[in-house]
Amino acid sequence: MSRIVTVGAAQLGPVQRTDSRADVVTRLIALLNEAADRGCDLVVFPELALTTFFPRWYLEDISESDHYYETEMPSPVVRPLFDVARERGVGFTLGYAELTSDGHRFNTQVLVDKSGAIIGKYRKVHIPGHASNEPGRPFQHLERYYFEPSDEGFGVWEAFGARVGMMICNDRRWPETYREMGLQGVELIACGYNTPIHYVPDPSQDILQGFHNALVMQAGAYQNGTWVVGVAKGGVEEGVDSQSAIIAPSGQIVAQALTTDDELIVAACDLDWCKRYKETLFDFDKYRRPELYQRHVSQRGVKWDGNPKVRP
Ligand code: CDT
Repeated sequence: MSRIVTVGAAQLGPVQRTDSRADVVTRLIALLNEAADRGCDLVVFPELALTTFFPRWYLEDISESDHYYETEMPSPVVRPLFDVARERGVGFTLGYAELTSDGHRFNTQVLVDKSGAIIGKYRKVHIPGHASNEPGRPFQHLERYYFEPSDEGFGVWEAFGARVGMMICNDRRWPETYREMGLQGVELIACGYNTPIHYVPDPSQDILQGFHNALVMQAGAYQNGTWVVGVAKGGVEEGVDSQSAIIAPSGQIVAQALTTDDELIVAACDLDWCKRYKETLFDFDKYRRPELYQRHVSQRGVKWDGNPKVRP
């Protein structure tokens, strides 16, 4: 028997600094309606979907950036998206900048069910880039100035008949992210991202950006027997982003965006496909050796203790 969740990856084209929240919400609703027409149960939107990727710009007084953050979800301007979800019976995940009532700033993604209710919230764990103004750089990536890393870890929710996990952008490059969710039996991971093309260490190798994007998500899906839905904010927002893809537990890409603009791609994801990997090759219970993985949890940087002793 198959357990099918039909998922839409709702890629956004660029959101410029001059675009209003209402403009963006109109675009999100158009994608959500298209997803409902195409039979989707769940739609995944990108990281920081409601605004431009503002960590590109330094603002000396951080409170000047407050207008990029949401202090409530849904706010009145975002509420129509939740209403359409309820009316059309389709859930979604949405990435946004969160400013809490006690002044904490997180890069956040919520999971919303088919009744338009928030049933899960994830705050980004791996915050890349730098924390201080470095105007000498051709492009700044000030995520560590604008967001604090979450200490809450990686949750997995029972929703849409699946075990659903969430991660945000840079999280997808870390095998620990997938494994933390894999160990909770995750079957579908929703991931939004904004990846400036100029992030690649050697700019002459920009071509590798798309390769790395697919590489990490395909490996994470395969090694944990899970679907991964990776959704970009693409197009030229001072850079060109990776494209979106839906990846099967085999590691194969089953749907891929063709543009870098607003575009919906859809796949019927059979959750029972996860079982083939989780119960054979990657039967964690049977084959994992956690007693030999202590460095993973006790050590951050690289440490070498010298050559291991040669056994007789
Ligand atoms: N948004 C985000 O996490 N972007 C990063 C680029 C980091 S470049 C310093 C990514 O891993 O795609």
